[in-house]
Amino acid sequence: MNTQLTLVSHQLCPYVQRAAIVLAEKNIIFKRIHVDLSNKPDWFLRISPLGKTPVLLVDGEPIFESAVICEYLEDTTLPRLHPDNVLQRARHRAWMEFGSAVLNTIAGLYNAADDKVLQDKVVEMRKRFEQIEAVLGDGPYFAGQHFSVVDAVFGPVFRYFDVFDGIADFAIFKATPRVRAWRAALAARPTVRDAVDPDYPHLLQRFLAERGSALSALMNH
Ligand SMILES: N[C@@H](CCC(=O)N[C@@H](CS)C(=O)NCC(=O)O)C(=O)O
Repeated sequence: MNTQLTLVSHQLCPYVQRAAIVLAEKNIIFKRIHVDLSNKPDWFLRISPLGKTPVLLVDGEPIFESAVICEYLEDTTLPRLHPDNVLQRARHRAWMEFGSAVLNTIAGLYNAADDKVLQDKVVEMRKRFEQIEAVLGDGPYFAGQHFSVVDAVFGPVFRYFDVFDGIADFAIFKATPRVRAWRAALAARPTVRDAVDPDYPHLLQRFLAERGSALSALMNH
């Protein structure tokens, strides 16, 4: 790829991470810049119609929406991460979407106003991973030996739990051994590991502690 790529990022954004992982899996050289989402600069609002990260600038042309960015990279650069089979590729796209729903549940969990809502979100979270457990094979990745875009989506999902585990034992993965093994395989993958800065756990802890939520209370008591 003979184009200049810039990933407009935020340090905690899981959607940015999925794009960063796909870029790294394809050995693409790219520049990464962070924006302050609590004080969005005008240049950012001009390139991001929804005011969200990530945006990928391709020779200055913005592409927004992480799934679309991943598909663009799939269309333009080898190695292919999606399966060749059209039906399997469609299934992978569906599980990418499921990954976004899991991220919404995670946000619900860390924003829960009281213990009851927090517990509801924990139960919902366990159910989501049980659904994934039912479709996982022998691993180590979502579709076996081949690292796919679905893996790039779930690496950032699991990363939240590395910090949640230090707050309380929510037993999210107790009944899902295949998911546990998948989580470990993704944590060990260099492209997944390196998709965030080294101070990510500290930044996430601070973000969570400042939510004013039931989870913040657990951290601050
Ligand atoms: N559907 C979007 C979601 C991106 C998203 O929610 N980004 C968050 C940060 S992780 C954001 O920019 N939020 C700022 C805002 O909504 O004002 C995608 O997949 O790219």
